[in-house]
Amino acid sequence: MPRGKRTTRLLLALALTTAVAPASWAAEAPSAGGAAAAPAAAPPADLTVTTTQVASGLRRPIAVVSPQDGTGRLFIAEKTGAVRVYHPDTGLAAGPLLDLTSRVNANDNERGLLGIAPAPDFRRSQLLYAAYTRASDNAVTLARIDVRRGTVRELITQEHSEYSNHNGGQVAFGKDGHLYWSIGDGGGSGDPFRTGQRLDTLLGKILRVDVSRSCDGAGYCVPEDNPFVDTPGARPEIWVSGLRNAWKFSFDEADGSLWIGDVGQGRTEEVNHLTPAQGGANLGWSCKEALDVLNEDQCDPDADYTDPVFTYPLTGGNCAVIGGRVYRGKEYADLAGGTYVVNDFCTSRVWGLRPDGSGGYDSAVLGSFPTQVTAIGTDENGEFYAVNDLPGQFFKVSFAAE
Ligand SMILES: [Ca+2]
Repeated sequence: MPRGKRTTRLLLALALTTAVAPASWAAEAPSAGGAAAAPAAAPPADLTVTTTQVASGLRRPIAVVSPQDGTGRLFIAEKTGAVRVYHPDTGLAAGPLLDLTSRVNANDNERGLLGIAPAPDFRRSQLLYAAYTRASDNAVTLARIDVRRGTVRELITQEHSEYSNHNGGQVAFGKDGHLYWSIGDGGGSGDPFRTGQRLDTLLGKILRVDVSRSCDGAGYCVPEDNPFVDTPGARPEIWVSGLRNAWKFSFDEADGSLWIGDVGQGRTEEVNHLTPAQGGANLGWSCKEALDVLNEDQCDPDADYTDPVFTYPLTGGNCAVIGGRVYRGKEYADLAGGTYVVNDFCTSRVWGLRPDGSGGYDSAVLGSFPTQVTAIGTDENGEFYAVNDLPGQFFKVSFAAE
């Protein structure tokens, strides 16, 4: 298949962005105090990133996670519905760990299996949480899967049938033991349902739920300290609002802070960084796209918008931010420790960000990834891996200092 054709299709659907406004690349000052900087030997400006292919033949992979079960395995989720297993000693296993293909609609580019998160006690429980587009009605769905028994229980669904884009789909456990899930704004362009600023819908949000317990037969509970539990009309599962399409977010293992890559519309890609105390933050969409007002009608003069800590423009071929992770592994601790690594899907440019300890962030281009990287994941030791959409390769990520 012509590579250009694939690229165009993905540009249109996964990114849904068009480069229209020239602007200079810039790191932005934070609007809220970031986490304390961790000591690291190399400033981001001196750091470079490289990749080594370790497997291939994946079908549109979109997530890499470690079950943290002492086996050294990595789970790789494919958008088409399978969860594959990789081990550094034996490579990619032929058969999948799980096959959700029949439950998932993956026919549109942003629909399908979108995220997986092994339970913190996976070694014992063999429970895995997954976000996907439900085949029957295209609702975005959070489900608990018992890998041992092969059973699936749907916990939360959100209607998402009108547009196929902006499904979000990241699922991850925080240091607080709760499960977080991102859902896009409902799709289309310009937030047509005006969901980003509404608290009565799960669209355009990151949710936080306690899946270790069950309340009212729901299969999960809302943590009592969620920010909107006492707000009339608000969905109590909401943790942060004002998101367009948080394709990837992650937690820094060191301080529990939340890093979010929110895909921009026509002008700017953004990264947000929130401390665990910033539940309830409003990240602006669709009043704002990154630092700029997009739609005055969506702006509330009394609202307190939390600005991104890093932005880059949709120029020069950039199309969609792929939120990454903070490096906390051992192999490159003296080089990359404490560095948040993030890439653009189309240009494959990789940036490193690090809190500077005084409320700002140091940032620099670290190099380039292979084409179309959709996710960065870590193994049991915190070492970085990455997958790309097409052609479906799997890479170990390395760092060096210039
Ligand atoms: Ca924003």
